[in-house]
Amino acid sequence: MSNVTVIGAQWGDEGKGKIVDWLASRAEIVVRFQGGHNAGHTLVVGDQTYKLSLLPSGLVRGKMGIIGGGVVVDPEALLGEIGRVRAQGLAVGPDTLRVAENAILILPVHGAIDRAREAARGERKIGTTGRGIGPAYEDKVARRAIRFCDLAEPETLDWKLDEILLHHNTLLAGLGADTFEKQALLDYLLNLAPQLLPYMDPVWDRLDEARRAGTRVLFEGAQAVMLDVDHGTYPFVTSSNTVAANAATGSGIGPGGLGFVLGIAKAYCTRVGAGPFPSELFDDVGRGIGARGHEFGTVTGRPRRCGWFDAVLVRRAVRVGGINGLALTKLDVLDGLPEISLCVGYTLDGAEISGFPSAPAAQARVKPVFETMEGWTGTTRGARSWADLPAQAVKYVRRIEELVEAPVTLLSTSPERDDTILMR
Ligand code: 2SA
Ligand code: MG
Repeated sequence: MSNVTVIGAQWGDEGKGKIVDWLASRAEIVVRFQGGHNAGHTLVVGDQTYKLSLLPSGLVRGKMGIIGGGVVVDPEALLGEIGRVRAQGLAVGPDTLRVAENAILILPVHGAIDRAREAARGERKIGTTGRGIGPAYEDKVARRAIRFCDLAEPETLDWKLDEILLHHNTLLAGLGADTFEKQALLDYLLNLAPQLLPYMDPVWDRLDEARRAGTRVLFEGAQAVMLDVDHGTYPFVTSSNTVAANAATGSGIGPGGLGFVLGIAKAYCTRVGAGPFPSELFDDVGRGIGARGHEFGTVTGRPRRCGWFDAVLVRRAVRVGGINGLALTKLDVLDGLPEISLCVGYTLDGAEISGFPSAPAAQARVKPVFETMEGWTGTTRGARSWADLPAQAVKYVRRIEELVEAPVTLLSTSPERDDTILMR
């Protein structure tokens, strides 16, 4: 097996954590390349449940974890999470975790801006996680962000904080929110620096060494293609590129190093936060799926909106995301439903359309075209081979493969790592 890059093929929460965990046993290094502590990956190992936001999932299996330069790192969140997993018995330290020198820091001011802006948007809010992700990426592109390496240079922190506060305090004041004091932020960073700097690393160099040595690397995406800042349902997206291509940029290897791109998709569909969701269910079937699938955000605890599998959007995710094969998760949540629908097309204002439109008002008006199949009576939960699945469940998976034009390479049948079927 070569390197593997894992990305979400829907709107996030597809069960990437479990699949990454399964794959991590076959890799030596696990790399996060985008997003920050807006991600939430749940891993169940025996009787322990790990909830990770910023740490690469492979750490749970004793693998080397790398946080790439494409990640936005909240220093307190990072140290807090390290503390929590250590308390659960994991040995995480500078020998097992490396953070890119060029990773962007999320400061308290970013969270404040994120939340103040969302409040000001009212009905038009995006439903962000309020973690300062967007404002931190904005500072990166605006060339004023504080990077991990700056923690070693108090003089750099000093002038960058001037620039950051010139910008953000003006905005905060305009939004009627509290502004920030430079000295307090400087003290905050200088105080955390000694705990953070031991993790700093030229990770691109380490990955290049791994490539030369033939060491297997797993790239762990957060969020999903439909939340990609370029290819998602803009503006209801996150502020990073979630497609596989960004695993190269966000970690510092060439695109040839990404290996097999595995897209993760749930056997149905969920979305947390605002934005278009054509196959959304507003009835008891949707509520039942949410309850059986425990559809609440790992990070914020928000209930997730639930709907049928949208084959048109996943087909698009396959194409723009560079997905070679899919891992289909949570099939067992559909167990016992008399009928299961798949979204196979759309109409806009009564007329059939070939794809999903790009502009937001049109996206919001799109209606789904469903194809309905018979459900299955047996259970798929915990199945460990193709032969254990009810015939109708096999039919459903095959139909998804046809519609999204990609093979289902893995099937996950429970949160337990070993309840995973390798299809080919
Ligand atoms: P942000 O905070 O700027 O990235 O939010 C922008 C949009 O991206 C969505 N988003 C997510 N959607 C699903 N899962 C995410 N992570 C957590 C999880 C979510 C949680 O894995 O459970 O705990 O609520 C995630 N992160 C960002 C977000 O909902 C906005 O639509
Ligand atoms: Mg999640």
